[in-house]
Amino acid sequence: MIRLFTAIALPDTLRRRLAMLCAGVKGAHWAREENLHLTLRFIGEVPDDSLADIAGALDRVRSPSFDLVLAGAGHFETRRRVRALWIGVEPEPALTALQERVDAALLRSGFPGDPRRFTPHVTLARMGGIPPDAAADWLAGHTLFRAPPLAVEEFTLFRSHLGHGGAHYEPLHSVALGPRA
Ligand code: 2AM
Repeated sequence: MIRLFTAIALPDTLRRRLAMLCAGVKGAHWAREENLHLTLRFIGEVPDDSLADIAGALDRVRSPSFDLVLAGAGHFETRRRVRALWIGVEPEPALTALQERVDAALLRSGFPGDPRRFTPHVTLARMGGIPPDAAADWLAGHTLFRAPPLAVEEFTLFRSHLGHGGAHYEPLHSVALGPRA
């Protein structure tokens, strides 16, 4: 089995800027700079021989290129414990459209997705669960974060290798987006 997800890869300069935000929260496991990405659609564990079907389905996605602005900070929590810290994105209809098309293409090919609403984000830290107070300063300190616009002209199918030293994400296949709308 192989573990797959689709994402927007981020350029080095942007990952470097994001990595500078990765400090100052006790109990946070910060993501490695090379791993920072914006997930479009998690696919999960699939048989190795599904890869060609998945790549083929993604190749049929038609969606325009667009500019993406990473901005603001947020978190995910369950049971009053913070599980992840992230940087968000400014609302961008072309990103939503791309996510819906990727999701639909994978569904049609028989790969079910996450029923939760798409919340575009770049995860900077994951944690076993810390009290909201412990993350409050970090969140307040980065609400005004705003990166220069990033031209998104492709998306990427990644394989996730889970290991003791943390995950390693291997780009397997990229799909070009069309001209800007
Ligand atoms: P996250 O950034 O919010 O943790 C690779 O694991 C990517 O797929 C991560 O960016 C992760 O999102 C996303 N993802 C979505 N659903 C997932 C799941 N059920 N298990 C692992 N990763 C998931």
